[in-house]
Formats: sequence, C-alpha cells, structure tokens
Amino acid sequence: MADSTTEVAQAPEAAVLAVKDYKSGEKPVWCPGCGDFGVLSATYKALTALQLPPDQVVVVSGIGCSSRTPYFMSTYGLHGVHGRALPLATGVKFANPNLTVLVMGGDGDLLAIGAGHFPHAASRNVDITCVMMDNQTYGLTKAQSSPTSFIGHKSKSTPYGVIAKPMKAVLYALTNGATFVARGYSARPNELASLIMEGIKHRGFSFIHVQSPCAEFFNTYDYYDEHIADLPEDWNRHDLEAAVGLALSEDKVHLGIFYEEERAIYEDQARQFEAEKQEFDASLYLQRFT
Ligand SMILES: Cc1ncc(C[n+]2csc(CCOP(=O)(O)OP(=O)(O)O)c2C)c(N)n1
Ligand code: SF4
Repeated sequence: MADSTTEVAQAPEAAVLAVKDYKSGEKPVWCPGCGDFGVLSATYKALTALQLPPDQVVVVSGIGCSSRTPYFMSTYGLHGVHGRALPLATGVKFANPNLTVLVMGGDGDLLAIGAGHFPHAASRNVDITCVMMDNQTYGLTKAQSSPTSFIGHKSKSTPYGVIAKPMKAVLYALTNGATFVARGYSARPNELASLIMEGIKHRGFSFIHVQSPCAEFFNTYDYYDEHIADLPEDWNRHDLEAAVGLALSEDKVHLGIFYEEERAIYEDQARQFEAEKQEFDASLYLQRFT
C-alpha cells in the first residue's frame, strides 16, 4: 500500500475553470452591438478569475433584454418577476449564505419598477453583487424612456422629450448604504471584469453601474466614448462624502470604484439570534385564536 506521501504526490491537480465553463451553450439573443455582450463577457472573465464553481453561483434577474443574462450562463439562474430581482436574491442568499449571488438587470428593472427594493438591499448590506446594465431605455419593450434617460430624449412614451431629471444610479447606491459602488462601461470589458471581480470579493452589497448602450433603440457609444473618464489616480475610495459629491456633480462619466466600506452583513447579523430560536408549534399558535 502506498504511503501518504506517495498518495499526495499522485493526487490529480484541481481542475482549472475556463471561460467556457461558465457558458450555458445558449447563444445570446441580443441585437448585434448590444452593450450587454460586453457585460456578459466581463462576468465570465470575473468568475473565471475567481475560479468560482458554477454550481456555487446564482444569477438572479427580473425582466428585460439585460435580464436574460442567466440563460447564457452555466451557473444556477433565476429569471424572476419584473423589478423583483433584489428581494429574490436576498432570499436565495439568506437560505444559503455560502452561495455567490449576482443580480443582473436593466435600469428599468432596477430603477423604475424595482426602485423601491434597491435602497433596502443596500441599507441591509446583503452580501450580493448587483450589476446594472444601464442603456437609458426599455429595450425589451421597444424603446420607452427609462428613469436614466436624458432630459429631452424623445421616445415612444415621451414623444415631446423626457422632462424628468435622470436618476443618478451611483448616487442612489451611495446614499442608501451600499458598501461597494463602482461604475464600468460595456465597451471596456476587461476593466469591467476587474470591477465585477472586486464587487464579488467584497463582503456586503456591491453595486456596479454599467453604461451598456442599446445599439438598436438608443445608440450612445459615441457619447460615452467622448464622456468617459477614469477616476483620479489618487482617488480615496473610503471617502463617502467625496464619492457622493462627485456622483452628484460629475460632468464626465467616471469609471472605477467610487466607494468601499466594511460593514456587518445582514445575513450574519440576522443569524446571531439562531441560538434563541424555538421550534414552532402551530397548534399552540392557533389556540390564540380560538
Ligand atoms: C409588472 C410588469 N410591468 C411591465 C412589464 C413590461 N416590461 C418588460 S421589460 C420592461 C423594461 C425593461 O427595461 P430594462 O430593465 O431597462 O431592460 P432592457 O430591456 O433595456 O435591458 C418592461 C416595462 C412587465 N414585464 N411586467
Ligand atoms: S433592444 Fe437594445 S438592449 Fe435589447 S438586445 Fe437589442 S440592443 Fe440590446
């Protein structure tokens, strides 16, 4: 019988996961040039860099072109109800805190119908990573304006142009208690991959705002190629006031990590009461109503 040294020497090396291991085999149904291709590619790269087993990852989405992302990944996926990706993901993470949980969806899904859920996921600091593909329109339903559309933007739902001030996604995340806030651009998938990777590694609610143009209905590539700027090299990502100030006033569209903070995560805090929990006796409970 071989001794233990020989056994160790002969043990097969752990398999290395490659980008192909995160692909489901379903070809994305997005239009040619859609920014969401860049986001998907960046997500594959981030998961590969972290070597996360696909069966330990859950991608949760709502409804929209961007929310189709789970179909194209070999991880677990949950294509849920419009606007409800964050509460669904919170439930998944609570049920099994060992999983890596991503929320992937659009500006319509997360900032219009889903905007009421966003602050609560952020302030609770649930350990999930939310990647918002912001194309400033509703792509799936064919080009209505969204909460992030520019003032004056003419669409089927705003034929005279948008008159509402656009929501600032980064500011919304910062002021509601997100503990990791970053912005990327779908046309820079390598940088975006690093941001997603950092977001996943961060313990707490990570929000990654991605400018991801809709090539079909609102092609903003030229605009973003011109307006994108990196955060200053000496940017202090632990200064909340500076991050809020920049997000409020920026005339460029800054890329990088705006803010990061360590704070207790909700699922840990909630579990501290587990020792005190008692078996639930339904008959005793029902007696209260007899
Ligand atoms: C309750 C409900 N209301 C409205 C819709 C219609 N609807 C489907 S997707 C969508 C918006 C999608 O926009 P966004 O999240 O920005 O995704 P995109 O398609 O642009 O990626 C809307 C309004 C729906 N499916 N369910
Ligand atoms: S409609 Fe727009 S968002 Fe939807 S797949 Fe086409 S380019 Fe992408």
